[in-house]
Amino acid sequence: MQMQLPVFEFKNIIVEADTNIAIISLNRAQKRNALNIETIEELILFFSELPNLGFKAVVLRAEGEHFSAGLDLIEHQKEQRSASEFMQICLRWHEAFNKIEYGGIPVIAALKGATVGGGLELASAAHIRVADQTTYFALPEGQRGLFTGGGATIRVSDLIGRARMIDMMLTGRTYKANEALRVGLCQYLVENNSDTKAIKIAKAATKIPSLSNFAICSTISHTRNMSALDASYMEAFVAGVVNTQPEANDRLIAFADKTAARVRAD
Ligand code: 1HE
Repeated sequence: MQMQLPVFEFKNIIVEADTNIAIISLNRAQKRNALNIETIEELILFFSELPNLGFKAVVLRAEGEHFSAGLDLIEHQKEQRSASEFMQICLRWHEAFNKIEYGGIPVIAALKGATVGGGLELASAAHIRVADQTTYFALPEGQRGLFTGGGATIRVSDLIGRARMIDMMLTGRTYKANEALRVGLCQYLVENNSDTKAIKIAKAATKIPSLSNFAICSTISHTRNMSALDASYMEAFVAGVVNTQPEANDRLIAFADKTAARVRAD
């Protein structure tokens, strides 16, 4: 079913509907999709509204050749922010990215070109990252005399481990293609267009019951913040709700009837 979008007055992102998938595009290609504070606020607005819109999945992509060049360095320099002002900016970034990661709706990032600094922080808040052959990952904060402020210390270190993250920051090392895939910066690497693959993954995710998606796209992240004992309690609790939902029952009847698909190697 084609979902309807409300009128958003966004300047830095484009929101479109593809049936029941929302497609969000970073729209500052002329600035290599650098993340100014206005973009962050627009992401917060969109992802706050998302649960009310009925979309089953989101593709997060970018206009132009680069996914994102990270923090808007020009804005940051011009603003001459105080430490406490920039701490507040970081809290807004966390608000945006936490809404993505913990929102319970699958978000698939379609990456290309520079996915660096805050751009990598944004990408790492998505549930699945698809890279193409042009995509490269870096954390140039150290070289700029900066530090990560959009959650990389949590999410990027979670993806690739602390040692690799520290290496990226100390040496300016970039990762691309198969090496990026191998270390876990992306889950998919495609020959051509990452948008096409991301939409395909998003469409597949829409076939999963919303309650299951909610658990997959929030519980796993939440349990990271808990002790093993609390995480296993939480898992049991969520499974109690999800695994007894009517949609699970219907699917299990189909399995017993031998009408449901089997899990095959390919
Ligand atoms: C920007 C930004 C930006 C480009 N902020 N304006 N991130 C970085 O250190 C990466 C900085 N950017 C680059 O290294 C390069 O721009 C790219 C490799 C991404 C692309 O290169 P190129 O040759 O295609 O473009 P360009 O000529 O460098 O830039 C084109 C325009 O985009 C230019 O503006 P113009 O008005 O002069 O045309 C650039 O100024 C602008 N631009 N990147 C602002 N990042 C919460 S803390 C997070 C901390 C970080 O993210 S640190 C990492 C910052």
